[in-house]
Amino acid sequence: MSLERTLSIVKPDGVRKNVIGDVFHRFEKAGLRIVAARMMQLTQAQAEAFYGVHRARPFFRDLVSYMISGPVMVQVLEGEGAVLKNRDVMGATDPKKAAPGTIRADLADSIEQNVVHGSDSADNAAREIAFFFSETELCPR
Ligand code: IDP
Ligand code: MG
Repeated sequence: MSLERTLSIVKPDGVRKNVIGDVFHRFEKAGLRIVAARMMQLTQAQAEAFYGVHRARPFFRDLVSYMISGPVMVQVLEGEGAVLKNRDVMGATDPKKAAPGTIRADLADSIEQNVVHGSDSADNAAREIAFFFSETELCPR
């Protein structure tokens, strides 16, 4: 494994449920360090661009509406094998299929409203980090 960075988002349902701290604590317990963070309200254009890969999927419109339904917390996580480690901490997309003890199994309500986003590969992590943060905003430790 090597030192990696990945992009994480606490989605609007997670912010509404007041579980930002719970989610951050899970990252820290897993050995991931938060090296940048910003709370923000996504615009429709930003949400459409960020999830552009899903543009043709039937759930795309609902996904964009959900992602702009309230503020999100966006963070960059750093650690050994951070991309996969974050996906492990998150659990499967559908909370009904997520392993016990994962964020989605414990905190999410549905396959759409599933509390967190996490990059799925090193390449996408680089692209997604650059979508939200400039290099000078990252504080590696
Ligand atoms: P991921 O977030 O686990 O990587 P993706 O397949 O990349 O899952 O989907 C992106 C997001 O789109 C999901 O986190 C979820 O919010 C939403 N989504 C995915 N599949 C469905 C679906 O079948 N119905 C409704 N929403 C979905
Ligand atoms: Mg994905």
